[in-house]
Amino acid sequence: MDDAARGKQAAARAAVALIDSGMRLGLGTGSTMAFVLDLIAERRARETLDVVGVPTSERTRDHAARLGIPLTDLDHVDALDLAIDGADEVATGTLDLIKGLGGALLREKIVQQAARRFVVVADEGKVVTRLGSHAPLPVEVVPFAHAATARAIAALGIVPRLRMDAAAPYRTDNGNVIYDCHGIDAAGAPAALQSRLLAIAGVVETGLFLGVTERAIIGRADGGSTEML
Ligand code: ABF
Repeated sequence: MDDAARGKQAAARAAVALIDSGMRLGLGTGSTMAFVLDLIAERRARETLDVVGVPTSERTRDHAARLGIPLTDLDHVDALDLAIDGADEVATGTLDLIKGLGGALLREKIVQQAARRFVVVADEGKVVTRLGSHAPLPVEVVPFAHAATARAIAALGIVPRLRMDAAAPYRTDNGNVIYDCHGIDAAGAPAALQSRLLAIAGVVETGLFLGVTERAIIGRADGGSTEML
């Protein structure tokens, strides 16, 4: 296991300790969340941990189902007690996030919105002082006329690149495409950019998660973790 993986596992361990029996959970996507799922299954093998999860992707649904974690969806529960998810960037101070390099940003945001508490798990490499420093901003776009939507996005002064999967455009679990947008660190305040992006017809959602993180658990390679509140 490399340093980043050890950090992800450490963050996952601290997040799983926040789970109580009876909770309805939002289950995010990504390699850090894979550790969370494994550790939930480990706890369920050792103790009574009566939880039910709402997965944010088909990948997470498959992984959780293989581990025997009970699953439901938001048509069957009205609210979640706690959602845990990974991130691509975590801004110090605000705990604002870029998410979506894993492609699941729309379902992740719907699940986050339904949760009373939203906790982020990440390794140290994800912490930034300014969003967009390392990661592009993923923007989910409907396939119809997506190049025209991309031109409208580019008019905001950022650089959208269509995400590809081999020779074809990448498709999300919702059948949409993703434009990874570069240069957002120079495009002004994230909240203003979010409003401008969401005002473009054809844009479904962005990977900006602003003002919603209760705490970010940042795992270190030495197996410890730090909470950013
Ligand atoms: C999801 O998975 C995302 O929103 C983010 O794109 C990614 C983080 O993945 P990892 O934990 O593998 O770095 O949480």
